[in-house]
Amino acid sequence: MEKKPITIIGMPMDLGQGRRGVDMGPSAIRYASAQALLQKLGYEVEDLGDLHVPSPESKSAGDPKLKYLNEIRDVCEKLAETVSGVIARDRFPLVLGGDHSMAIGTIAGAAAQYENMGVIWYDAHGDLNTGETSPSGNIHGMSLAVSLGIGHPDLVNIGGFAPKVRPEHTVIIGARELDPGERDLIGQLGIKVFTMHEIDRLGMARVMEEAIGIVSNGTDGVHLSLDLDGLDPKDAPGVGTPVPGGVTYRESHLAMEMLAEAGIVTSAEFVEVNPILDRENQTAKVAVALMGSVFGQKVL
Ligand code: 5AB
Ligand code: MN
Ligand code: MN
Ligand code: MN
Repeated sequence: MEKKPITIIGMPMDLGQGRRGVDMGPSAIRYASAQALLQKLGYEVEDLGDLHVPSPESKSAGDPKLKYLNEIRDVCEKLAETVSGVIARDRFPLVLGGDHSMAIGTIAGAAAQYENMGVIWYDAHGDLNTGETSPSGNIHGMSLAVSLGIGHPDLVNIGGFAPKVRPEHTVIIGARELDPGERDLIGQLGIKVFTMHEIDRLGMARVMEEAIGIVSNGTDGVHLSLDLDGLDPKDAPGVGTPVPGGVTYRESHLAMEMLAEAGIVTSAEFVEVNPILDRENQTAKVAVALMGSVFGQKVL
């Protein structure tokens, strides 16, 4: 596999959800030696540091149905520009989060460079709410919908074009908690969702074979958006919205290894790591271990 140089971008985003601490995610992931591991695997790695994200205390949440909409729009615009610029320099953007609202920016930036991009959304949740269907008003639960062109125009039109990705090139893996509006949207759009039921029934190997087929069919790039809450809380306790009964550590490694073998991933983000809710940085360490597998680490 070609070893494209990697650019790390930190996104200390915590405007998209209700529990403080996820803004420290990028720092925790760096502390778990992400850069050293990637270098050991033979990659050239640069780290651009963190983008600026205003702290929620310094702002007003505004519309309770779309909390911190203006601030999230502005920082996602900036992230999109940064990610697009990294790809234009023929490098692989690896974005560290931060709450999942940041995916709006990461995906906008990657989609500016890859015309027909596939997306793998590894998550306990669908993140397919809109201001109308969201039970919380938290934008981290809306970022996949926005990327598909559904939601508030200020978010949908980030980067100056929409949609960023198409439902037929999108798969969700690990879902086990969906809101009613999200279920409706999945039905309407025909998005392929591998819930925990399919993972239990088919096994992760088969799920990944199918998922890889879908995201690489007719696409010129694939973005991996990995929400650590996709994993079981026993393996990744440091997340803001844990849901029991998740994907195991081993299954997640297999999934990442199969992505590496397929050689299709062109950008990635590891999100929702919250060190304040974590135990001894376990969740950041898991994120880094999975990163190793995505970038081709093998036992033998
Ligand atoms: B995460 C919930 N569906 O919209 C909502 O962690 C949770 O990025 C969203 O996947 C979880 O508030 C968002 C109840
Ligand atoms: Mn989630
Ligand atoms: Mn998520
Ligand atoms: Mn969460």
